[in-house]
Amino acid sequence: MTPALEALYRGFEDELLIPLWTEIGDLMPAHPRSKAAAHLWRWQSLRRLAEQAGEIVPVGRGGERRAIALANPSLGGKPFATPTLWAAIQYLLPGEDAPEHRHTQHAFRFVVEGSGVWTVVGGDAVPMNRGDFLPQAGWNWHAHHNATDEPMAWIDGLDIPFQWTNEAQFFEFGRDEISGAERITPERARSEQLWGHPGLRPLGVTHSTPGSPLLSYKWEHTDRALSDQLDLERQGYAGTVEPGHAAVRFVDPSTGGDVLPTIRAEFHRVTRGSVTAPVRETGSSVYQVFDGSGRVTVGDLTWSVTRGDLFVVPSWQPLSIVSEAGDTDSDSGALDLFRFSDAPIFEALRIHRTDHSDHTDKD
Ligand code: 1HN
Repeated sequence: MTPALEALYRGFEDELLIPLWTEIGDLMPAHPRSKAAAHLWRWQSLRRLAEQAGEIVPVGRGGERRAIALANPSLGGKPFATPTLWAAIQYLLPGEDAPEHRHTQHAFRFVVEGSGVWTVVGGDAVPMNRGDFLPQAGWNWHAHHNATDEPMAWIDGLDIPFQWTNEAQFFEFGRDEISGAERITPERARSEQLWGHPGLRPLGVTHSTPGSPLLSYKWEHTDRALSDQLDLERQGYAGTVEPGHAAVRFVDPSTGGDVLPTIRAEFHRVTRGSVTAPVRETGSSVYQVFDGSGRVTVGDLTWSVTRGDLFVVPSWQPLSIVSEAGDTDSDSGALDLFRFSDAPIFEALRIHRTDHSDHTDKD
């Protein structure tokens, strides 16, 4: 470095300036190189620690939720699963209340085991059972209650990292006690009575707030949709994504689009012995194994996975899935995976890209 160049760079530094020519490789890579790592969290460990938290840490105003978040090892110690998505296990003991509040962050719950908790969203009590998916768009009041005599765990997904990075968050506490009609253990939510009938839109109500008006997508429907696709495939009709791979997206029945403005949610079933072709996409996803077992490859990493395990697929890292029997198998013979991603953000901004070509030899 010449003295003249050194002086130039000192001048830049003094004035808080950075020239493009020293940074361009990082600012404009040929393709996304995610800061986030592909990583797997074992449900057994999450579950054990959540139970431990249940014995020691109360739920109440202030902390709000007994939620324990996945912290991607490459995202600086923040409770961020990916650069845009939060994922956590939440644990509620018999009789416990998670107090009412609202926030601009869009959220959902997905239940991998247990039942008996209901969540009250905007005054509508919604039951939660294994396999149910419950979206809850930002700024809705919500609280949870465990009305049984068993503890219950589920996962929460939110766009917290996205709103944190972009500085759009608002938060408000709600009522300290919930009573009356909102405290009953519901059979079905009002939102299901209105919006939960396939292909039928109620004419007596309007829906203009963001996010799906249907607050619970019940497992029986998801399961049936997937097994029907595979039935049709066996009979030689189209309907699956690829051989042995059925999939559905949870959609807003009022629009047909994604259930939440920032979060896409899907369910995938890969039959025993089937292998999915590698796919890479811009944006990041979190998967949870709902049932079955198999091997999952993300970029250079391969893990054996089983019920409840959660893993992250960072932007532009290829994912492929093998469905095969595991050590502790007692399942239906397919690998069932719940997936959520930030795809609606990328699609809205027209920067979503998917690549199905075989790129195993490329970086
Ligand atoms: C929240 O309200 C829930 O309602 C879960 O269950 C996780 C993480 C941060 C902030 C609010 C819930 C949350 C959260």
